[in-house]
Amino acid sequence: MSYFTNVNEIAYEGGSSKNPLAFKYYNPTEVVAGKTMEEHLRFAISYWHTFTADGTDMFGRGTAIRGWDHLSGLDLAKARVEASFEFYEKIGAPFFCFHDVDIAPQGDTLQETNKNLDIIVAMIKEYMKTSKTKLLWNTANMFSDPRFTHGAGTSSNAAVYAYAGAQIKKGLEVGKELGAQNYVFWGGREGYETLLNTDMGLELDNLARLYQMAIDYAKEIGFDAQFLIEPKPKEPTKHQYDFDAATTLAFLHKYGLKDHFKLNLEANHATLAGHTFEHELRVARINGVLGSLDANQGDVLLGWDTDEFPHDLYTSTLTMYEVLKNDGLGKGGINFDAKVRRGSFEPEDLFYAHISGMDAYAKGLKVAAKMIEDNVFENILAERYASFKEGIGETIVSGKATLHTLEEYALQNKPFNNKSGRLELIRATLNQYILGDL
Ligand code: XUL
Ligand code: CO
Repeated sequence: MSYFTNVNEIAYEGGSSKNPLAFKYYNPTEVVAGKTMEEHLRFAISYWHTFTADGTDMFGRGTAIRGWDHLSGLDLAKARVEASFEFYEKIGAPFFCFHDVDIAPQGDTLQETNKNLDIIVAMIKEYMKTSKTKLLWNTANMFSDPRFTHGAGTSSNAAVYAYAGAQIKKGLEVGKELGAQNYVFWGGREGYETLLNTDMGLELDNLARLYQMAIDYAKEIGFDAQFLIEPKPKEPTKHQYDFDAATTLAFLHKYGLKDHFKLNLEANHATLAGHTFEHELRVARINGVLGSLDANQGDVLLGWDTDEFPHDLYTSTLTMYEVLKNDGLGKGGINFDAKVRRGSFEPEDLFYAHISGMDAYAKGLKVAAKMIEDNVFENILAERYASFKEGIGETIVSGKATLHTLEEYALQNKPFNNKSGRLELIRATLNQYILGDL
């Protein structure tokens, strides 16, 4: 049975193609900076947005027309698995990602939920035997069910905390069974609405304990995935503990967890935190924890997590610059944590959306690689920080300077020689690279 009968395998046709069902820039086998595009970009399809979501929003029911609409329960879950592998094959996705509740229906008890999961995981495993598509990461949804109203790993209720632990345990087993490369923690409800009823110290200690238990259990069962934490400042909670990359790093340092985690950074979460995506990547990169990306895009006129497919070439270029400077994402990849707009309800829209996101990142990769080849930013930085290569600057960088040394230098009253930052010129140069003129 086919769920996407109007679509064949998406081929690369180049920038002049007018075929909407073709890649214009993403050419998986094309070599850029020593690796194929497929190896650099490691694209992943989000199961929840692409196969589970139906366009429901706060103000209205679902709009999506899908070939599995008429089904329910395990039959629906099975149809989605079938449809998902057809989609991966046609779009040429090397990876996919899911939450436990995306793939299988929840039962009345944990036993029943786990039984449903086992049935679907076995089916996915069967499909993976003949598919080229691998599991980038899985995760446990510990935010949708009403039991998590006060949090999961930071819940005020120990029974809920225990349930979350059981869910993570199963998630790690599922990840191992399907050969997941990473395991993600996104703490949707790990935060607070008000400090008036919140023991922040206990909640954070408990969260760290849960992470440590996950590390221990993964070791026990021989699951060697990379653990990832996905920061987000707010939504659904007013304040989320894993606010941004820097806050999450401080948490990992405090609890001695840094060696076990990297970060899964999401573009729209960065903007919610008041940062650019490249800021979050830079913070992670210089601290050695750049793990994986949830590539999407917000809307500047809306203040919430709209999870749009990415099409902004400035962001994709500067993102790929950070990724290339990081020497790649290791076990991580670029997951489209993005959904088609509610008005884009036809099955073909899923293809147009992914093509546009994959092309935006492929173009970003090519522009960033060319800029690195030409040492554009490297030359800017070398010139801007040249004063740290000699004289007093060299003394500072070598760690030999004291306040005495600095005062001694300052008392010589030499000219400061500040130079222009040339921001406008740099932006114009970036435009030239994006437009392909350089
Ligand atoms: C929510 C979000 C999640 C995580 C996985 O904003 O990004 O979908 O990526 O739980
Ligand atoms: Co995400």
